[in-house]
Amino acid sequence: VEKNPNATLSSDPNLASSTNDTIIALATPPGSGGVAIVRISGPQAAGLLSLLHSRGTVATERPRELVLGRAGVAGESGDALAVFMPGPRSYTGDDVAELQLHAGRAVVESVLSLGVSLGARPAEPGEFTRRAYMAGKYDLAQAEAVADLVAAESAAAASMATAQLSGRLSKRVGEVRSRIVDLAASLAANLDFGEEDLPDIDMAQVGLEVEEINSTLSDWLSDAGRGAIIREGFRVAILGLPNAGKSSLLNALVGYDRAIVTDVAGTTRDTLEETIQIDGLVVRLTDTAGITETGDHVEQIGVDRAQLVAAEAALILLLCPADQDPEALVGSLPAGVEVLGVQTQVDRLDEAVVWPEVITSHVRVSAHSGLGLDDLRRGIRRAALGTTAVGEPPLLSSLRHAQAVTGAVEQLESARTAIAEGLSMDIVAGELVLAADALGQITGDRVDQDVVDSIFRNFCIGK
Ligand SMILES: Nc1nc2c(ncn2[C@@H]2O[C@H](COP(=O)(O)OP(=O)(O)OP(=O)(O)O)[C@@H](O)[C@H]2O)c(=O)[nH]1
Ligand SMILES: [Mg+2]
Repeated sequence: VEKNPNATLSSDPNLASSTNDTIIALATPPGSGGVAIVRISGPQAAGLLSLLHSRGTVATERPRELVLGRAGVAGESGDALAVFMPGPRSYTGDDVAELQLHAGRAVVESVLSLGVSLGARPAEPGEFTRRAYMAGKYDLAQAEAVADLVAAESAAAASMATAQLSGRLSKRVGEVRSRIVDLAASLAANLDFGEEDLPDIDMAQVGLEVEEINSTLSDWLSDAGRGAIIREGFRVAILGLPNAGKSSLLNALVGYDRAIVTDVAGTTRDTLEETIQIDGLVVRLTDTAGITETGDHVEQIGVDRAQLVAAEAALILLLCPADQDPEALVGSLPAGVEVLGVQTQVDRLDEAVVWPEVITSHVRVSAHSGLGLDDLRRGIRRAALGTTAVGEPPLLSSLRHAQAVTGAVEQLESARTAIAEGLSMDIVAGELVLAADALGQITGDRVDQDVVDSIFRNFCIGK
């Protein structure tokens, strides 16, 4: 394969499937720090290690052992540890070499460019994991889990990714898929030998089994929303009239004075996002400008932004102290977003707010005294995940998985309709095969190349 440092994985099909070239990248975050790890994978890994490290040859002779030496042609990049992991027992399945360097920009840059000048190619985002996928170390769902684990911000997100990485989803998908394939195969066998030895198939029975599989998949789908919330976080918009205490509440929840608070109505202009965790759930809170009719151009932009944030949120906290009227805000709420009424400043004004009927759940809080904040946290958590404990992580964690399962459910529905209408067995078998293919998208058993490309594009370089 011709080496082309500008090639992208998607534009050059040879690169996607070839491990003939050797790739190099920084595997740790860029910038200065304690240690930087440069990772090399491919047939030249051993050769490069011996050129990049004073004792690289020793390292290649002692696989998986850290060897101390100096990096650079003449040791100019300082002390470094070298380790060599011969394929196929390596992360990528190829020979892999890693250098642990002093993490300075200049050190890292010089080792990387030396590696490239000696014949390695800068790795694309996710290319190491892609090679692991190509080598059959991971299926597609597991490779995605690597990226999820790297991005996980909460214990719940990490545990979902870990479960997926260990093959939990792949295994369940495989089981369901082989049930479908077996069913299709039995129909096909009956087609071929129908009149002779095999007993006639009871199509009603087939229909029942299809229904059973479909209900399993539907259960997965009903839990997929929870998976997405755990993986990506739960979006909560803080809305209210000016001076309702929105910024004060944000500050109380994040635990420090993040937003400016004054008694001037219209203090907050821009939207302001902060992330908190509630029982291992990542919650993305956005403070907004108070909703008001205003002649002030800047304030008006703030109000417009508040409306946008509200429309994109999964939950709106509608804030209202007893001396304001929540009715004034109900008209401006976006349709279809859940709303939790939050009576604020109850230390100052404790007369109960009369909530409009559409707002069915409410809590009472004081940002100053902390009263009711736990109720509010519980309310947010309930809106995100229902009353269940985070517990067993959901099986489906991404839109891609949910789409594949939805596709399978649709094909299984078609198969059932075909059975109900008494259509021929080959038509039913065809629908079943399509359902199995749809599920195979999750693990990559049946997958379009561009899907693979888009998955690995979202990785960081060096992973
Ligand atoms: N007593 C009491 N006062 C509060 C409480 N929360 C907010 N306030 C006061 O109410 C005023 C407005 O608070 P902010 O948090 O700035 O209100 P806001 O909704 O962000 O206001 P805008 O950004 O102008 O829309 C400030 O003087 C706060 O000190 C509370 O829980 N108790
Ligand atoms: Mg404010």
